[in-house]
Amino acid sequence: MKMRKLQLLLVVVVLLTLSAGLVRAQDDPEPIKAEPGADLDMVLLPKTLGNAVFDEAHEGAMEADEELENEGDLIFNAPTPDNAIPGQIEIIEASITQEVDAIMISANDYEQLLPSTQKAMDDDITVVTWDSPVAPEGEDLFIAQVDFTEVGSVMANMALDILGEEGGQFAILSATPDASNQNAWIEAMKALLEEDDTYANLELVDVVYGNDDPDDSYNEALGLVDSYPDLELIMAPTTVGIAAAAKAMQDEELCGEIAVSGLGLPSEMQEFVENGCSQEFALWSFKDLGYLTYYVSYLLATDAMDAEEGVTFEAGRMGTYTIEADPNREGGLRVLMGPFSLYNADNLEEWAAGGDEGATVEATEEAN
Ligand code: RAM
Repeated sequence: MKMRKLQLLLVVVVLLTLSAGLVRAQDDPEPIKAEPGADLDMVLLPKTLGNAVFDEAHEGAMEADEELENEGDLIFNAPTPDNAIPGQIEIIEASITQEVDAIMISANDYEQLLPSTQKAMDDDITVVTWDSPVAPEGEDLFIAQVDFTEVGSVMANMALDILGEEGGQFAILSATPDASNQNAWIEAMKALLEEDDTYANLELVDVVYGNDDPDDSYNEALGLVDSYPDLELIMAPTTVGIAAAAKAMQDEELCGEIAVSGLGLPSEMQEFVENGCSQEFALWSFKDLGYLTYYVSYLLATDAMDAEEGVTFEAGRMGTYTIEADPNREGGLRVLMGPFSLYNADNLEEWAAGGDEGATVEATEEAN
């Protein structure tokens, strides 16, 4: 009798386990996988040419392109910094005429590209933004490198790390005035400084724009030094701006006096951390961002996947992701990549000489 009861119990347990598994399988469908070998013409359109981070994104996209054995072309094209917005519009319009299958954009403006990106979508062209989005109605979805609110707190924490609790004056050296990523990050940082007493002594005195042009950024950094005699820190949320500001401080022999921080590329910033011209900076992998963007665009353009909240898919070596509502843009969808990496003199050995890909140092708790 005891034996019978035990057997019965076993059967019940097995049945329960099986049904739980089935329910889970229904809740959690298998991630969508890309079928290699499609024939798609895909355009990778970063903000500008001549920026190392966009070349790294291109490398990542080429890696995915090869892996997915796409028979079509991967076209890399972008305007020069002096023609940033009209240049992007021209490239989108030309891509529509060429009847490409997907356009992957890091946008120089949130609104002005909309007529063209919407026209592309009406023509059944997949429009995925990455790095810097357009307004939600002009894209299928956005590949967010990291959470945009988190960029604000990472920058605020680096400023606090460098200036200490006594704080001091700092200025922001941004890229172009209309870049949606830059503006969202600056707003997030400002909001945090206002809301949270921890940052009460950090005094933001100005925001200037170097247009992601090395010379303009260099001159803007020098302009800040002239305008604010008590300036203690330049915070540049752009890889072009931070390297130019560090170079300007180096040339002016101001490295001990005015700190430089922000979002930088390890390969461009190593010398400035070593010589004390930059104290700390953060970034994510642009190669991965290009790779993930390509995978998502390929999945959408082949109709293997719809751009809808809750859809889960596999992006090759990067693993599984889920499309979610973008908390920073009402009505927008995003795929969130991450992580943020934090670079400074303390972890120099971990990241130096590793190249930008070998240099992933997880952001510490302080940076979050
Ligand atoms: C520059 C560009 C880019 C931004 C990085 C951090 O290269 O402005 O859009 O993501 O900096």
